[in-house]
Amino acid sequence: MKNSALIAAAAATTLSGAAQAHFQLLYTPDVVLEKPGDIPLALVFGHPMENTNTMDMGEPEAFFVVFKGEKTDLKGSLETVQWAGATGEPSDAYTASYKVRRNGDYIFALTPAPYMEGAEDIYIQQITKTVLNKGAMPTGWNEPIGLPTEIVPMDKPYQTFVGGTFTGQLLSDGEPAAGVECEIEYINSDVDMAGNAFSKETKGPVPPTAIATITDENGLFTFGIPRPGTWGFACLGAGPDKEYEGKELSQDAVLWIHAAEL
Ligand SMILES: [Cu+2]
Repeated sequence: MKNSALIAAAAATTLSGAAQAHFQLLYTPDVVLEKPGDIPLALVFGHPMENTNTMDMGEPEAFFVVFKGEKTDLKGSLETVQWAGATGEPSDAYTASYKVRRNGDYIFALTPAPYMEGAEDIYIQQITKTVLNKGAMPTGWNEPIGLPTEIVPMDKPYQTFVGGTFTGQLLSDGEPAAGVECEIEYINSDVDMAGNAFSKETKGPVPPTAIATITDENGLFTFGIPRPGTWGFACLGAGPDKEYEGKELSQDAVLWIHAAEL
């Protein structure tokens, strides 16, 4: 490990233990499709594991899908909605619909506007990916898509299994990012896509402190999956941009995966 990586690792460990982890959601209910059709997407900033309040999103900087290496801008398809968390007031969020036609892997990516976190007086920008497949034909779910920072899946992100593991590689400016803390959560509620809301009911346990892991010298991390559902990884402060409007910026990489019982 390089010296800089060791210092980063030491700094990262002091970041854990925040009572509630923020996670940018880029959610669609079904990530393994058999037939063509319109899929709904929800872009919400919240606290999925604690299942509490949502937070206002500004207008996203970018929203697109990559299919077989071809990028399609989806910003024009965004609709502004109010999204209700289990607690608090509904917040500004976005929904979209996308028509899936051909077989293969679809990598959706969102660069949200930086969010001012008043409690810490820093901006947070969680650059987020969700991958889905149609027709059981893999076409590049493991390819990086050129985001400033991103988690590249080393296991098929739309098909992982409880009792198995998931490995991701964190990139910053296209290079492996060592010694970065990644927080891990699952969506601990039902997601009401028609009603733009998370359920009031919380479905499963919430560990007493944030689940976290540190990337190794190749930017890799591995997580053993303890229960089915939609799991998210947020590698904190991984991105190249460190400042926004004169304040500290935490540019995080987020990836969502789906885990099922085999
Ligand atoms: Cu928060």
